[in-house]
Amino acid sequence: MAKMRLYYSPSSPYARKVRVLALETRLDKKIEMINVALTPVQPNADVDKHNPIGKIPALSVKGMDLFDSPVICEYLDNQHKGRKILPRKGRERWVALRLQAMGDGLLDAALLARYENSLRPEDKRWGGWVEGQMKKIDGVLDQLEAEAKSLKGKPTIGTITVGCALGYLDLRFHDHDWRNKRPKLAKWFAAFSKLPSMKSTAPPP
Ligand SMILES: N[C@@H](CCC(=O)N[C@@H](CS)C(=O)NCC(=O)O)C(=O)O
Repeated sequence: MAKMRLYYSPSSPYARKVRVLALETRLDKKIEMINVALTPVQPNADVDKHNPIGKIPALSVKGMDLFDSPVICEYLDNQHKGRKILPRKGRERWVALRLQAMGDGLLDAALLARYENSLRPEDKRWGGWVEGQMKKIDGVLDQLEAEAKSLKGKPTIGTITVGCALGYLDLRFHDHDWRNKRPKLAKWFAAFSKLPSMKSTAPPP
């Protein structure tokens, strides 16, 4: 297989999903990692060539560009013969995809809040917007606490996404004490963070 090229940044939680999956499936050696910096107001010309949405992760493979993270993860999971990270059928599959949707949804809200808090000029910031996004984040966290049982077992695309989303909260929203009142989720995350694939992709402080 020709070497694949992954456009990523060490702090991107969506790119981290792909990096964790690549390590779990031992595809990492087949991927050349291209570290890029970008924001919605400072796009990256190289990324734009590979993703018309101008976001990372983007995976360049066999003359084709793939995005976004759910699509890249599904592609990579089809490129190995080991245990599937996206369960192929049955209830297991929907549990994993639903968890992925919750993790991605939490991240979408977190990035919108982060961009509002850090990128928008200070005099134009909108507190109500950030509050609305934080409410979505808390809604997902409460739901995950209520169904913490569904996080058990070997890593799937669902638990990997939730793990990367919680890692992002710790990186960018450390004042938001999400562990308070969510002991089951906190316990699960502490254990999940010890996986070598999670440890070696942890964002720089
Ligand atoms: N739905 C996308 C979201 C990707 C995304 O928002 N990535 C961020 C970095 S963490 C980005 O590229 N931001 C730049 C921008 O929004 O222009 C995915 O799952 O890959």
